[in-house]
Formats: sequence, structure tokens, C-alpha cells
Amino acid sequence: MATEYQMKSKVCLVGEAAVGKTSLIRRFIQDVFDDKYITTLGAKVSKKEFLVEVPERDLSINMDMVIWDIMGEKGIRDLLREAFFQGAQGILAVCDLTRYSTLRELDDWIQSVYNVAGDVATMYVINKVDLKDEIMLLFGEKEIEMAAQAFDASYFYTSAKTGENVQLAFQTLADEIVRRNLKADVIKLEP
Ligand code: G3D
Ligand code: MG
Repeated sequence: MATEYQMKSKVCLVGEAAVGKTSLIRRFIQDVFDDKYITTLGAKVSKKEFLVEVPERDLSINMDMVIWDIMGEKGIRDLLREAFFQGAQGILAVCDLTRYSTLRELDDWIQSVYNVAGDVATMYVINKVDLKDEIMLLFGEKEIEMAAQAFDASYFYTSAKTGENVQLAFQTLADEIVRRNLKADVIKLEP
């Protein structure tokens, strides 16, 4: 049987307003999508516990993830970024499949986190994939690949509305956070 451990992590969702950050977190935490939502003021912190398996090390880690939902305005970000991003171990960089500008803006958001927290595990989340048949896509795979590659990040297409790939995106980021900690051999595991 795998040895069980506890590990805490801080993850920040970044991206322009209305890309779906709050909806993704709500979906991940409660697995529901509510068309009504409350505009986030500054930042909101949520928590979720789940399991991360590391078969090759025979480890089973209870991940205690603290998730920071940050308001889309850059003014707020620049003012409070130290407080928002300090100690972050992972980033979900969220853009909206229907708006190319939201992908381009992610460079700035990610750099802003790196400036405070270092080059942490980063994942691109292309949200609102449920709308892909309804709209003329303004950007495609190539643009996404290039953007993600620049930060050594992988990417997922998600929908907070249908739930598609939402669990998988958070879980994969958690896997990457654990993997990096094991690699650096600085993992703090409390049995
Ligand atoms: P933000 O936190 O990044 O600012 P929100 O974004 O989570 O508040 O979402 C902004 C709007 O996009 C909301 O619509 C929300 O319902 C919608 N949305 C979020 N994710 C998805 C998705 O995956 N698919 C679709 N179709 N819509 C999504 P309203 O109309 O309430 O402003
Ligand atoms: Mg929000």
C-alpha cells in the first residue's frame, strides 16, 4: 500500500475579466455551474482537498489546495500582486476561446506571478470550449501552443459550463506541483 502524506499548495488563477476564473473554481470545488455569479472583489480564497498519486514513488498525497481567485483588473493586480502571488506554487492561466486578446494578455499575467513567486508550475486553460461550434474561432491550436511553450506550460480546453476537463486541469497542475517538489527534493510532507 502506498504511503500517505499531506501536502499544502497555493494556486492562483489569473487572466482577464470574464474569462471564467470564478466559474472554473466553483465548478472544481462544488462541481456545479451557476449562471449567476458574484463579481470577485480583489481576491477570493477557496480550498479543496484531493488525492495525488505518485505510483513510481509509491506515494499517495492528500493535496490541500488553496485556490486564489484574482480580480481581472490589472490595476488591482499591480497594486496587490505581492499579496496575491506570494508563495504560489502553481498558476492556472485562463483565457476565453472566443476572445484572442485574453490569450495574449496571459503573458503579462504569468510574468507578474513569476516576478513574485518564481517560475512556478504553469498551465494554460482555454475556457468556454462549449461555445466552439457557435462562434467563428479567432485563434487556434498554433497560437495556443506558441503561447504555452514560452512558459513551458501544457494546456487544456475546458468548460466551466459543462465541466469538461475542469477536474483534469486542476489535477494535472497538482501532479506537476508534486513532481517539481519531488524533483527539487524540497517536498515537505507531513505523515
Ligand atoms: P471571471 O471570474 O474570470 O471574471 P466568470 O469570469 O467566472 O465570472 O465568468 C464570466 C462569464 O462567463 C459568466 O457569464 C459565466 O457564466 C460565463 N462562463 C464562464 N465559464 C464559461 C464556460 O465555460 N462556458 C460558457 N458558455 N460560459 C462561461 P455571465 O453571463 O454571467 O456574465
Ligand atoms: Mg471572477
